Amino acid sequence: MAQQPEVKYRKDYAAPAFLVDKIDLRFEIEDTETRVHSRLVINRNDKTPAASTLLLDGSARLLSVAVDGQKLAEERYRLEDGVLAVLDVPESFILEVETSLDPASNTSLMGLYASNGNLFTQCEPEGFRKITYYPDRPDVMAKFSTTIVADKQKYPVLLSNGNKVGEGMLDKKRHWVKWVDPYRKPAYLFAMVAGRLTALKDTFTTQSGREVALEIWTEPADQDKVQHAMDSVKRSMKWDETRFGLEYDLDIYMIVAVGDFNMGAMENKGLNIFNTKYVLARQETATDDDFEGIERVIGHEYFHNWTGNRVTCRDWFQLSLKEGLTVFRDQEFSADMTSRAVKRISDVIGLRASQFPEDAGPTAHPVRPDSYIEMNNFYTMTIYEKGAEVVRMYHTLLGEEGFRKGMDLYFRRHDGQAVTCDDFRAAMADANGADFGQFALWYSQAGTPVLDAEGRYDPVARTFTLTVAQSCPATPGQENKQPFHIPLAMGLVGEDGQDLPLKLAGSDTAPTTRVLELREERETFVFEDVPSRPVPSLLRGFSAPVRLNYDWSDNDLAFLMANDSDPFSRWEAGQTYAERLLRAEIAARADGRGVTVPAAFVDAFRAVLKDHAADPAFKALMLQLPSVAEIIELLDSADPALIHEVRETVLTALAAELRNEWREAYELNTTREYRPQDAGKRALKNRALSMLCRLGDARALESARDQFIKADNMTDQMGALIALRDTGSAERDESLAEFARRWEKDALVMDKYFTLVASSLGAGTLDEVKRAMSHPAFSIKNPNKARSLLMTFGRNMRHFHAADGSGYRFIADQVLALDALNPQVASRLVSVFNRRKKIEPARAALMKAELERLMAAQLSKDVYEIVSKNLG
Ligand code: B3K
Ligand code: ZN
Repeated sequence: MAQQPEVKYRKDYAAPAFLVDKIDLRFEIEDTETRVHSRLVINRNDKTPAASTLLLDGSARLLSVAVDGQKLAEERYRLEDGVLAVLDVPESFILEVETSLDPASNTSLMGLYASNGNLFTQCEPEGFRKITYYPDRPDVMAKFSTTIVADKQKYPVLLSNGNKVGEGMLDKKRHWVKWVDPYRKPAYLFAMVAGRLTALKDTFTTQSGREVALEIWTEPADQDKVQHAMDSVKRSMKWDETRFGLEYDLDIYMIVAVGDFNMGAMENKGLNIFNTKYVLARQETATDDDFEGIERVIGHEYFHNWTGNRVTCRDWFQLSLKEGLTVFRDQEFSADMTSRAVKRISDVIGLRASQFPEDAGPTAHPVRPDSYIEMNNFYTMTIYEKGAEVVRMYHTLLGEEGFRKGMDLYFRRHDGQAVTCDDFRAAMADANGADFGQFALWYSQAGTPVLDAEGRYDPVARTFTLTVAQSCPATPGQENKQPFHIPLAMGLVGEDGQDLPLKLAGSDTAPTTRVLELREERETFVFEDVPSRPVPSLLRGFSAPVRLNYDWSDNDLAFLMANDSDPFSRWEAGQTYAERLLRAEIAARADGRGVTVPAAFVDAFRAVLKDHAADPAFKALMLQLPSVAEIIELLDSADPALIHEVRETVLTALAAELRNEWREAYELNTTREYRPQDAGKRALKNRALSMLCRLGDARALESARDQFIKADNMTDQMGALIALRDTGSAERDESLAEFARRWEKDALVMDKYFTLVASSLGAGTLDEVKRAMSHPAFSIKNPNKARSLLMTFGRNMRHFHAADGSGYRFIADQVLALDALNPQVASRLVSVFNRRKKIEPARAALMKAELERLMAAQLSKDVYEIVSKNLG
């Protein structure tokens, strides 16, 4: 890296000197280039000091600039480092800019780019400047119109934001379409699409009786896979009306699916652009998880129409204002559509597996960051998932009604504005007369707080005393933290397994779950009239994004697993029990002792398996052990191979000891025909199949092979392949090869194939991954492929952390290759090195050497920021 890239600071925010009232865009699509003409109505912002130089962001090839119809001579403007300075401009004027783009060669997939012959845009956060010169910041909100001109044969469909107001033929071959978006918006929400696409069309009638046209556009061959997406749109629209009173505001809502896309989807006003992964599904090609993912992401993007588009962010440091809130909304939507308990547990698994490590590593940042080099690096688990937990805490503290009052006030105050996280917090506080002063620390302090709780039962006084101390580890740039305002939901479970009424000294209510509000470093709560020693159930529903320590006995944990009325806490008790066993076994193995799995532990899992009344999806989660990545977080100087080996041994012991129960679960949960609502049964059945296959017996392998051959749905096909994946059997190789042959033409299913290859635990995995890179269906330019094969390998704790450093070397090579094409994807990939300091010294040194090799190369800002923080 020749030059240190510039760091942007939140404290430097200044309001824009000029505002754009209106922008009219005209795209002329030709074979060799796309010309963009933009016409801006600009006024000086009278709330800022007078300025006569207009600064615009841009990196496209500039053809001309004109002010009030006069083409500017070269001395009237300067173009330097992505900023166009137009000198001596009046207070109000018309600016015209012409640029030329080459979408076919744009591999970054930001701005205007080509995918399979069609054209798409991605502008958030700073892609609009790759299209034209503009104040590319979210607090400049303008009215947009877009005219697109193109060859009618090649690009029969031309789409943009808002409503279509006109179309026609320009000459014999070229046609035009004009779109007008009546709502002001920042440039990051601009979108346009041109191509040969077909739509599934439907309508939705809003609560106030307006009919909205719904269109889902895909390549023609994919139209048989969009019904689920359409149903999800309608469910999302209905849910937002019912739960938040929010109605859609345009006459048409469009979704377009594209195979080359950097992330999941994008909420452009009225014209959402989606990764095909989150649109296309039918039973034969998509798993139950895919179906759920589609509903969730469609919900998420749709919900952004209010939380993101109608009320947007003042600057990118406020990103969690829209993302944390919208993730909270999509989580609630999914919880209402499926199972609340299962949804909550799955979300916490994701948070702990990915956000906790981020919050403890070199790129840790607050929910509202203070600085960044490349904004694209800040679309993180912290902004999204921890941000959603922060929103959830308002909800926990205020209750559903109070939260809704806060939301209503937020929209009443800020509709049509670009605002900050403080504005949201103020709305929540003001609508409820609540004090969220200390709560602000959740936005400014990084790191996962730790709660150390202690309980004492006094049989004479019949009291239970709970003492909770909170702390938060240091994170980059933040040595000392102040105590957070933490909602701690808890209960006390009596001897009979029932919740006890919680009578706090000085309070006259006695609910069975209480939300204790922690504000100090150390606090004590005394519960009265407790008849016998209770088992405390703490952090019910995961009421705050913290780590909690409490000295439960193994018996207490087994008891909570069986009895806790809060399903999250039942699951959590099992995780704590397993984590404790794994840690003890890892320590024992490190001392040269063997691994033993106590009978009581096996019995606790047996009880789960035998509980035929429980929801199978919940059981499948209960029967899952913490991942290697999660265990690494709990240790210092972790040896991934050792952790992996111990975890495998415990799993195999659970498989062997409970062989009959797993077999029974497999059979009881096998259904005769496929019904979408049996997803939970399929999850449990396939977990059972995996457990049986790990024992390597012929009957199990045969069941898996048989399931693979006969499956009429992708969940079962994948279930069989996952069960076979690490068996080293002939059935494994045969089935995997057949799978790749059968689906070679289906890009999304081939992503699953690449994932299977890269997540394999068998000895030859790295070679298999390298071979897969030359499979005709693989292309490193396609983000879904890079993620399925390379990112999955980077998360393969066995092979990425191979003791000889081969995994590190391979990933570093791929980071370099990707960085030249698509920095955003490269920077995600290089982040797999971020937990280096948790790893034992020999491997850590190999990781460091690869990072230093990268650092010496020519890097994008994206990758530079991650690598330099890692090494810093
Ligand atoms: N807002 C977009 C994310 C844009 C990411 C840019 N690197 C999708 C979403 O969160 O809904
Ligand atoms: Zn979002």
